[in-house]
Amino acid sequence: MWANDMIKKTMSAFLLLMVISSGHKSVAMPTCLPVTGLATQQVAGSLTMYVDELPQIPKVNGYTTGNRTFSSGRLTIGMYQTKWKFHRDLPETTVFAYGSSAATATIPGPTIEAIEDTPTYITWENHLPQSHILPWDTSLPIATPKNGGVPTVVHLHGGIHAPHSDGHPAAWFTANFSETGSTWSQQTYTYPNVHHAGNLWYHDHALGYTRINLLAGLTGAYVIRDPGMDALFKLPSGPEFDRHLVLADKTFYNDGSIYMNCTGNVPSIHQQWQPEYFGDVIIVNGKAWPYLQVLRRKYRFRIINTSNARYFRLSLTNGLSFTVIGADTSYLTSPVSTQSIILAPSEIADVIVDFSTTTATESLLNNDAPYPYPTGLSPDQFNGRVMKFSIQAGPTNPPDNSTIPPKIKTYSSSSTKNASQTRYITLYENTTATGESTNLYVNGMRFEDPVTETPKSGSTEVWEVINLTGDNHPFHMHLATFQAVKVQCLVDVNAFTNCMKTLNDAVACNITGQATGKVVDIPAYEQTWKNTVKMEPGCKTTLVVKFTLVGHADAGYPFVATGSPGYVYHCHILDHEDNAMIRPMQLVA
Ligand SMILES: *[C@@H]1O[C@H](CO)[C@@H](O)[C@H](O)[C@H]1NC(C)=O
Ligand SMILES: *[C@@H]1O[C@H](CO)[C@@H](O)[C@H](O)[C@H]1NC(C)=O
Ligand SMILES: *[C@@H]1O[C@H](CO)[C@@H](O)[C@H](O)[C@H]1NC(C)=O
Ligand SMILES: *[C@@H]1O[C@H](CO)[C@@H](O)[C@H](O)[C@H]1NC(C)=O
Ligand SMILES: *[C@@H]1O[C@H](CO)[C@@H](O)[C@H](O)[C@H]1NC(C)=O
Ligand SMILES: *[C@@H]1O[C@H](CO)[C@@H](O)[C@H](O)[C@H]1NC(C)=O
Ligand SMILES: *[C@@H]1O[C@H](CO)[C@@H](O)[C@H](O)[C@H]1NC(C)=O
Ligand SMILES: *[C@@H]1O[C@H](CO)[C@@H](O)[C@H](O)[C@H]1NC(C)=O
Ligand SMILES: CC(=O)N[C@H]1CO[C@H](CO)[C@@H](O)[C@@H]1O
Ligand SMILES: [Cu+2]
Repeated sequence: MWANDMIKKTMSAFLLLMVISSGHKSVAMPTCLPVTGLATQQVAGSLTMYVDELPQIPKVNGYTTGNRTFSSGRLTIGMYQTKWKFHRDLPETTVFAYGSSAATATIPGPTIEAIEDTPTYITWENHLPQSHILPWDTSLPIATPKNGGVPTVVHLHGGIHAPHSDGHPAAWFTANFSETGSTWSQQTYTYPNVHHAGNLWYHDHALGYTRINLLAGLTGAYVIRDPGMDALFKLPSGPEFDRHLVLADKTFYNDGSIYMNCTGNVPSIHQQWQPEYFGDVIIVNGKAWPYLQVLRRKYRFRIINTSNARYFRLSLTNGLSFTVIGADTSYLTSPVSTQSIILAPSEIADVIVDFSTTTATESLLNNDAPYPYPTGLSPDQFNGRVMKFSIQAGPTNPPDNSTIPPKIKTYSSSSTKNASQTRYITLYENTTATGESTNLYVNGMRFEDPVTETPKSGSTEVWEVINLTGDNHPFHMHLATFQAVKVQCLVDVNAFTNCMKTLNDAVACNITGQATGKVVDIPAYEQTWKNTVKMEPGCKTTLVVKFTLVGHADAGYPFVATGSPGYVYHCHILDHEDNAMIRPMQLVA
């Protein structure tokens, strides 16, 4: 239903900031006015594909080179309002970006390189102006700075670190730390990097602002490297052959500014909020439909989906395939060869593409995931395209000596046997009589309701996640590492849903008898430890959840994980997370 809105879209609106004074408090409110101009789809259609080169994202070292034990690893990264050129033919866009100055901030932000077991300390600074460039919605649970400004807080996605460094949604801060949220405690975050080597990313997480702060540009990649493993494996390496592809989707006005609808799908309840943001233009490393000139050899691509709501089912033309070596933050036990990969928002695929296996001189990276996933619209000629690889003629010189190892890494067992507890987590969507979404809750509870998930630090649990909504939801937990071991659908979703609406108790509603329907295969490339797992609608997904270091034989955390303000778990469709498919989680000793 809401997807139709994207096709019908023919006019634009823009944001005007009004400051309404009431007594001595002033509350900023976004207001929208219609403007004339090109329809946004015409903007997408006016951009020639594959004319901008895929940028190299700048890298910063979150460690001191050559000294793993005594690294200072201190970084200061700011958030700035700046201008960004997304395409040769699109005027500059006002964005929010991470970097060390407004002049050097980039979309995505600098890639932070860390070394396993060597801590990185980052002071995240907010240099953003008084008002946001996108519409927000004061009817959501939302950070509300009394004196205005853009609330921000950074979360390292996939990171294993203490609660005060986790970027709790209420630990937000405005420019110069002049105002802070209720759980804010410190300016500098410590990332111990005790995770095994892998792929992470950082992004904003401020309460009620996540979807717009990311759409405005606040995302960046983070890598934890294990130099020993790099040397052993001989995977494609170095800045030329080991690259990030950070995916996003955005819609633009013809003046280059980012479009987001200012009117909610049910404006009488939420004046601005819409259940899912889908953009017409696919962005890779900050460029619309870029191209990359490649040699006829193997490349490693770390593909991160930073979209608000768009799933990507990626494939390559001209007979090329992906060899997946890792997912989210862990490697696979053995590489998996596949023609296509489905990435939910925030999921990561670590893949090798061997361009020597084709004689063609180009290969397109395409997307055919319906939106919303899995039953929505088919991608069109715009959002069905991602980027192009132009393959150099002739053999590579020097020859490609990289290899793909047959075995990569084995982690802690994913057996459910030693689990100390089973929890039932139910995903609900609340709609109007005509089926328009008004909010999405976990377990029928609001974010601000008292914490109900209190796992023991060091334990293994089973989480049975039941999706009672029409959509697939990328389920993400902070701190924990988890793995789907079984997906089985309910035999009578309506009966179960009706029972849950009354009792809100999965066991009392016969989940054991219910979840005996169709078994859904978990793709081989997802059979590893992850931090985001897709939740099939109408089904129960069994997760083994480790509150331990799976890359280090289930060792306990080398920091206090039981402190304030705790952690969160949530849906990674950002529009859902903001309204309010998110719950607190407090570890106990
Ligand atoms: C690492 O740095 C510390 C502190 O600067 C120094 O004492 C130590 O000798 C260094 N170790 C190596 C192997 O360079
Ligand atoms: C932050 O501090 C800088 C430098 O002191 C100042 O120029 C700027 O106006 C301050 N911004 C806010 C929002 O307080
Ligand atoms: C914005 O959303 C509203 C409510 O769903 C819809 O009626 C309207 O057409 C949308 N506006 C645009 C420009 O897409
Ligand atoms: C990217 O992630 C978003 C949500 O976070 C998801 O909706 C979308 O399908 C993902 N796209 C790809 C290509 O994985
Ligand atoms: C692979 O070749 C490069 C030069 O292209 C060389 O620097 C590197 O040492 C070689 N690696 C191995 C493992 O032979
Ligand atoms: C379960 O715990 C026991 C005792 O600590 C241990 O020996 C066994 O390996 C564990 N099993 C799994 C599958 O982790
Ligand atoms: C569900 O939405 C309706 C409006 O359509 C509202 O009256 C009701 O309070 C909502 N329920 C919850 C649990 O949010
Ligand atoms: C639970 O569901 C199963 C499958 O629908 C059914 O056979 C069984 O009778 C139910 N048990 C109860 C107690 O309702
Ligand atoms: C993606 C998916 O399978 N979503 C399902 C979630 O549950 C609802 C209701 O059970 C189904 O209608 C959806 O298809
Ligand atoms: Cu969701």
